[in-house]
Amino acid sequence: MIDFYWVPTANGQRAAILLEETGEQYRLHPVDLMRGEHLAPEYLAVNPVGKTPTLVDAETGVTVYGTLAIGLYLCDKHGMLLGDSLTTRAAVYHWAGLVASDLGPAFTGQYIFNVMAPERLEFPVRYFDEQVVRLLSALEHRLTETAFLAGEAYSLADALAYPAAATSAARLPEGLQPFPALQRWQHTVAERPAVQRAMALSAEGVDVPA
Ligand SMILES: N[C@@H](CCC(=O)N[C@@H](CS)C(=O)NCC(=O)O)C(=O)O
Repeated sequence: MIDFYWVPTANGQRAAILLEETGEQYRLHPVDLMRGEHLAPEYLAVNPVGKTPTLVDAETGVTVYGTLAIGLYLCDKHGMLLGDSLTTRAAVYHWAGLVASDLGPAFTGQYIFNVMAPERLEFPVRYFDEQVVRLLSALEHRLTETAFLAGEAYSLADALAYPAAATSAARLPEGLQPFPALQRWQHTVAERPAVQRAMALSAEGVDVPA
């Protein structure tokens, strides 16, 4: 059994998709960021970083924080979604890394300066808007060549990228309209039962940044 500390933001959805794809049994522990629960001693005892998502796996005794680490851990544990050759795995790492290290943080910056900032600061707003478009364009270009990000098979990279398209990009004025290959890919990934179960999870009583 896995204890899963989360909030249903794009990052929480990424980890939830991987839990569902790998068929793990898990218990949800919503963490209310708006009320500062991520910085409360109870949560810091689980993850001193004070951020979500985090999982604690009773079967192996490990605690793992962050979408990429959680995804790699679960896929490694179950021997799936990482590819069966060195070159395929390199493509999975490449696109999973781009999503976790570049696209996710770009959307976070875009959210902070467009939605959370008490005053509008033109430079960071423009900077993060441009970053998001540039990175989505890289995914778009890739998906005009291959069915999925790492090639012809669904992988960890797609599981991590899906919430960027389904949740984060919904905040953009035109959504995914300028990215037809991404839209095609999004519809395909959305049909996966594991993705549907993960995206339907809700954190009752918890305010979600939107
Ligand atoms: N690199 C981390 C980022 C995690 C992250 O930013 N989590 C947010 C929720 S989506 C959080 O806990 N924010 C609280 C804070 O930064 O204080 C990942 O990929 O999961």
